[in-house]
Amino acid sequence: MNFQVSESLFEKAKKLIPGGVNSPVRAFRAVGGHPVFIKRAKGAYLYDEDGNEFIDLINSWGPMILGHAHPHIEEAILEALSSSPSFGAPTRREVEIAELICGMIPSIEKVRMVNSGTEATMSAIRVARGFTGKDKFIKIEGCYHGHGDSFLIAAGSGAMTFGTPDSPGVTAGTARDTLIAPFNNLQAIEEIIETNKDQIAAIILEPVVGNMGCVIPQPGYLAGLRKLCDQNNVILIFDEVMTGFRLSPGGAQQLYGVTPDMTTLGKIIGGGLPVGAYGGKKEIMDSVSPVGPVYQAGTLSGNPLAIAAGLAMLRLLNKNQEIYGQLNQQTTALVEGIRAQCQEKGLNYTINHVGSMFTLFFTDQPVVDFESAKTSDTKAFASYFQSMLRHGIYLAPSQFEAMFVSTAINEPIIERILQASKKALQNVIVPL
Ligand code: HOZ
Repeated sequence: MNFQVSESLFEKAKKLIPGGVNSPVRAFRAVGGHPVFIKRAKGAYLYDEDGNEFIDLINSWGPMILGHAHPHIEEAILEALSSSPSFGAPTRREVEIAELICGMIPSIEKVRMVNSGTEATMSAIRVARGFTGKDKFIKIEGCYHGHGDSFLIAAGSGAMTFGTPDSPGVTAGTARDTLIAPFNNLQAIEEIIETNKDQIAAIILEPVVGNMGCVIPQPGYLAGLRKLCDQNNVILIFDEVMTGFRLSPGGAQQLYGVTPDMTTLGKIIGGGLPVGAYGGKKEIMDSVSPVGPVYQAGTLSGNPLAIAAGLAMLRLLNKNQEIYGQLNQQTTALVEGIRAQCQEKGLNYTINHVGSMFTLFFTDQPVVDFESAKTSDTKAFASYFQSMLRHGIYLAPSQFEAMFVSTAINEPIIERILQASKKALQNVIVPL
């Protein structure tokens, strides 16, 4: 495979853009080499500037759940475009998408559209604080909620990849109000609540974590959080930016049967365009301006193009709910194939898998939280990643990210991925 054009673009990009990229994980620093510059994509495939073809297992970190350049979504964007891409005024589609979101995720009684997952989580925390009159909140170690100041403490995703889970630039005052607990550990939450009596506005977490790799809630964990929040007057916020409309039509909350007070959404609800949303109980959401005093606004919020794309995506998902079973089956076939290969090679590995999200960790331990995720051999992952790339499979370029499967990944494509994986695992050595 030739990567000449990508390499020269990256050299130029580094002079103009910090690290040559507009989001750190894309720089491939965790896996070495140069990032691949993508030109176009269709269905299951990405095509780079050098003309290489890759099977895509990131799918824009989630939203391309129906594969790339889906004709219905394209059509919706083009139709909206011909009526002007922005008004800064209310539109019919915003009412329609709000109705659809509230219908598919019943814990959301009212919803506010924003422009990214980061905006959604920043706003949700502000609302939780405004509504409860309390300042502190609990964040789970290794969960990533975008790059808002108060979330860049023990953060996952790129912050974990680059070893900077606590970012410089976040003031000590901000950091003081963010209390950290490990994932899957109810006792830690109880202790924090006890030592900060009546000071905690909210607990925010990814109900299935996608940002320290895929990490799954243990039985009773989410229900236990719900109970603790009820007992202590704390708002439970599920960050479903990755899991919303991906793990089931109603997200992780539907899958696990636990109802949060607030939910943050992103990615899928823009059908690939930049959108986020936060919502929840009516009484909480009515504290948002102009009904209530908590201020949050945005000219591009509810942008016609983004909402048209999101609406088309959500309508497709709502109408074709059988795709969730199919996605689970496809991903299971892929995961079980990789598992068999790891076993055959006698590797130390753990695969975490829910629905159409999964991560292969190169570790001998179960991965249940930040500490156990960090036991992974990142060099082994880098070697696997590079080999997969050269065999035409595009994985997330870090051990601490999830893979996202789309409906376009059919049986023959799974077979191709497994053939590549078998070769890639030949060179992976994870010492016992
Ligand atoms: N932080 C994102 C996923 N965990 C990656 C964003 C990107 O590079 O697009």
